[in-house]
Amino acid sequence: MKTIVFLLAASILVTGRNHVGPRDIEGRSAKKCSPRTATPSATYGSGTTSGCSSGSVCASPTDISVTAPRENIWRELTITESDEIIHFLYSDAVGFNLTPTVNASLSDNYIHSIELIRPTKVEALAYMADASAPIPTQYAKVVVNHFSWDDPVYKFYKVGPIPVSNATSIEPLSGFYKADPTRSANCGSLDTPLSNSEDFAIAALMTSITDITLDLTGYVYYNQDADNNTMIYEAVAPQGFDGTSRFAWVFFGVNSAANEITPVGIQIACDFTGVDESQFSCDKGVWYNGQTWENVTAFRADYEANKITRGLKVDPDIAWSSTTPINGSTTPEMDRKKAPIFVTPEGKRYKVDKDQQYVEWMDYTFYIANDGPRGISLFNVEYLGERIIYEIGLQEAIAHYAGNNPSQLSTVYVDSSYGFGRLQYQLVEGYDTPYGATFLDSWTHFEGETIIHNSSIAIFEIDVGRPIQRHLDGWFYDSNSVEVTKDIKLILRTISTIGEIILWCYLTVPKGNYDYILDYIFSFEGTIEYKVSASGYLQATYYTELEYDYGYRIHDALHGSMHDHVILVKVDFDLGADTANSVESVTIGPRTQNIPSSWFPSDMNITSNPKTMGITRQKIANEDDARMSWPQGFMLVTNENQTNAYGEKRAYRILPTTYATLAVEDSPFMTDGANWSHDNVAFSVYHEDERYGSDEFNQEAHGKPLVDFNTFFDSESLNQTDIVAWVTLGMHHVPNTQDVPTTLAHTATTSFLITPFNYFNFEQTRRSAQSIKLTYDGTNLTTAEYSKLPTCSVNMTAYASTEDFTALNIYNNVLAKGTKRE
Ligand SMILES: *[C@@H]1O[C@H](CO)[C@@H](O)[C@H](O)[C@H]1NC(C)=O
Ligand SMILES: *[C@@H]1O[C@H](CO)[C@@H](O)[C@H](O)[C@H]1NC(C)=O
Ligand SMILES: *[C@@H]1O[C@H](CO)[C@@H](O)[C@H](O)[C@H]1NC(C)=O
Ligand SMILES: *[C@@H]1O[C@H](CO)[C@@H](O)[C@H](O)[C@H]1NC(C)=O
Ligand SMILES: *[C@@H]1O[C@H](CO)[C@@H](O)[C@H](O)[C@H]1NC(C)=O
Ligand SMILES: *[C@@H]1O[C@H](CO)[C@@H](O)[C@H](O)[C@H]1NC(C)=O
Ligand SMILES: *[C@@H]1O[C@H](CO)[C@@H](O)[C@H](O)[C@H]1NC(C)=O
Ligand SMILES: *[C@@H]1O[C@H](CO)[C@@H](O)[C@H](O)[C@H]1NC(C)=O
Ligand SMILES: *[C@@H]1O[C@H](CO)[C@@H](O)[C@H](O)[C@H]1NC(C)=O
Ligand SMILES: *[C@@H]1O[C@H](CO)[C@@H](O)[C@H](O)[C@H]1NC(C)=O
Ligand SMILES: *[C@@H]1O[C@H](CO)[C@@H](O)[C@H](O)[C@H]1NC(C)=O
Ligand SMILES: *[C@@H]1O[C@H](CO)[C@@H](O)[C@H](O)[C@H]1NC(C)=O
Ligand SMILES: [Cu+2]
Repeated sequence: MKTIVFLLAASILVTGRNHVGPRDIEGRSAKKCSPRTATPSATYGSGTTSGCSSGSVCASPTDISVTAPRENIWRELTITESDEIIHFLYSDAVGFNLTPTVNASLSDNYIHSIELIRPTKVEALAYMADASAPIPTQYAKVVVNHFSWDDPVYKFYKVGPIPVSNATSIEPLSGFYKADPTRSANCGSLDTPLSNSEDFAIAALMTSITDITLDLTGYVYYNQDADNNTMIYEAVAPQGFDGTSRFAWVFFGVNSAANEITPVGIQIACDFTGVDESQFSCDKGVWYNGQTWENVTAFRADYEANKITRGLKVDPDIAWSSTTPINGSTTPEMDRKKAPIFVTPEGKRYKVDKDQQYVEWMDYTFYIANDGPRGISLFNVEYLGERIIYEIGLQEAIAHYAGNNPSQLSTVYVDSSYGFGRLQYQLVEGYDTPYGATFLDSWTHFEGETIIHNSSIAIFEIDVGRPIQRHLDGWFYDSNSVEVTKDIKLILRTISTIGEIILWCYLTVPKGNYDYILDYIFSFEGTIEYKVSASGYLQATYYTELEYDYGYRIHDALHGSMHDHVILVKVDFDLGADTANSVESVTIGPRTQNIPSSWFPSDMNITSNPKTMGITRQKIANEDDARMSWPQGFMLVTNENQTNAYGEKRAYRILPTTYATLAVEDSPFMTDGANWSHDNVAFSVYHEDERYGSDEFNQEAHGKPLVDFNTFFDSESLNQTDIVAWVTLGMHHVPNTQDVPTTLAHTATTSFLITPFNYFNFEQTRRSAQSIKLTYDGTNLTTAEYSKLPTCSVNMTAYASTEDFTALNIYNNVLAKGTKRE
């Protein structure tokens, strides 16, 4: 391997650049104007010099470890713990008669998921507050498909204490949801047995019409094991509604990784009700090129009578849909050079406990926790030694589509059902993250297996490359000065490729189309941004003129179906390390102000009550008033019992950047399943049975959601109590050719910030060393700075660990094999 060493040029420390010519500003300087230049040899002022000496090699980006002050009590159960739980569930004492999920048929009993029941907040805070306290007793939430039962259901259990011992017992889960969570089999999302059973029915129908599909579209489908399918399908969701049935439209695209953007124009309707696949039927409707048939018999009759209007055929040359970059004559010459990269001349500036998944950066500390449906949440986020947030994390992301064809019209994905945590894969250093990032593993327990997500969490610092703060002051001619502080962020990133999860040969195969980039972004001064960006393949549709109202034609036979991404994020504030917080809206609006008439000369015609504007502070009394649109102004979470030096309440502002709410009103495909999707923000009182704002089981039960967000709002007072903010992010995604082949993350993005508001007596970047002050007195340029540009050489090899990859590890390893144990 080549070692590329280059020197950060010391000569740019002080540039010989001419200062702007002097201005003769009367009254500000009596000095005569004469051209001046900075003295290149100017000495540096009070700054400390860098630890590197000229010629030495800069520090490597080596991870710096630290020991978390307390155990991470929110971290997912370990592999051993889940193994023992599986063993326990298979025992005769429990008597569930389970089949390993990978080998189960739909009418067997099998394990859906195992996850830690995170400790109650009371237990957690007690543990964090007392260094001698034992960790709270651990319990697991276990979801089992009892599909061999006469009334096949998913049941939810609490198993514990964990680790499993002879004291461990199993009981129905209570206190976690507001109601009995037991779900009909028709309310489950796709898993391996259901996926196999659905294929059985889809294959049966499609094999019976290969002659027609080949003639009309040029493509055929046999079954999932056939090696001669020229098209493959996507069965859209929701499929279940209230537990009584399961029904879905299925559309077909060219058999490739890009099947979702190469639909060939045929869709079929299927009934997947129950757990007996022999009762499944896909003879429930056919759609082709804008025409609809009630069943295959009618479709074939019209085909044979030559009554079908033929549509465009998708060219089997789908090279355009490939994500492989084009490296040819169109690559700009300069782009063939390596792009700029970040280096850490004095080593990393944050510490990580990789075992406990705990991070320290500047004045922040926090714990990381992963869960299957929702991915990463952060717990006990402290700033300057004081808890500001107990929990922050994604709760849900829905994608509601639209179109004048059955599959797009009826698609509403509830992406936690696929699982942000289950589908986060290894990140590509240098591309998904800067080189030299820190990587952590995560893991989930799904379908009776443990899935290891190697290097799926990245932590790194970036220089945004623009100031977070600056000021140039030319007021006194003798002391022109400029002061600038760098905007340095710490980012914690995961990327989830959402779609059906397939367990195959002890790997999970990423079959999803959409890649969600999920970032927690920390600023030095106490601001935290949560940002979601989307990339990957669209779920697009077959082009017909009927789609005109629902987007644009984006390829020969392709229409980019509009859809709304609406995303729910939970922020459990504990401002001032106190659970007692309040909520206030501050609205900006017109005012008139009575003033003495003597203030302005009468010929200016200013009345004694001129129009101006003002702020209105409105405390939000209770939950009934707490489901809100963003005011013209802003929302604050306050701690009324803590004031700053000036008597103002310490608060954090919730500051949206880009956002959207669901544009569909009264969607019949998502009635109550995402009741938050029309609010910008909502505030409720913390309750253990309202810990999650959505649930993966909402996907197939929008008429009877497992978590009904609406029930969180029942008039409770928000006066100095434990406030949870539910922030809705979103984007209206109207695809265009910029989405071909894949969506661009920088425009398909949405975020909000929480930022200190009168929380401190002054702004905290003033304590950062990453600033410079240059003062020029007409002769000498002096500078007060703390981080001089280092003179060491950068050893690029130390950043290039990507090149050490011996294999691409995009398949998450499935470790614990669910087998019958004694
Ligand atoms: C699944 O079935 C296959 C074939 O019968 C068998 O070899 C394998 O051991 C089974 N897997 C488990 C986890 O039981
Ligand atoms: C549980 O196991 C421990 C040690 O294995 C044993 O000492 C204890 O008696 C057992 N308790 C019960 C209730 O079986
Ligand atoms: C394709 O594969 C299926 C299933 O393996 C088989 O029944 C069918 O005859 C094959 N068709 C062709 C055209 O090879
Ligand atoms: C199929 O559809 C045709 C025409 O819509 C209808 O007359 C016929 O009854 C249907 N057949 C079945 C078996 O549903
Ligand atoms: C792209 O093409 C140029 C010119 O042929 C070649 O020098 C370069 O190595 C190529 N880059 C990649 C990443 O393949
Ligand atoms: C994945 O992570 C596990 C657990 O940390 C580790 O044992 C394994 O070696 C890792 N695999 C790869 C390919 O990095
Ligand atoms: C003030 O009002 C008088 C009378 O209407 C008008 O003539 C004059 O132009 C006004 N002056 C200004 C500054 O608007
Ligand atoms: C307000 O703060 C004081 C001092 O920290 C504390 O003693 C008191 O209990 C707090 N009151 C409430 C209502 O939280
Ligand atoms: C939420 O639920 C309430 C009560 O059922 C209903 O009135 C309201 O329209 C729902 N809102 C949304 C966005 O579904
Ligand atoms: C809010 O709670 C505080 C105690 O924390 C109490 O003094 C105050 O009267 C309450 N305000 C209202 C409007 O209920
Ligand atoms: C500028 O620097 C020179 C050389 O260090 C020094 O002699 C002179 O006094 C400085 N001038 C001022 C105004 O500080
Ligand atoms: C550069 O880094 C590589 C990898 O860490 C190391 O093997 C090599 O010795 C380093 N070179 C120098 C000059 O420090
Ligand atoms: Cu989109």
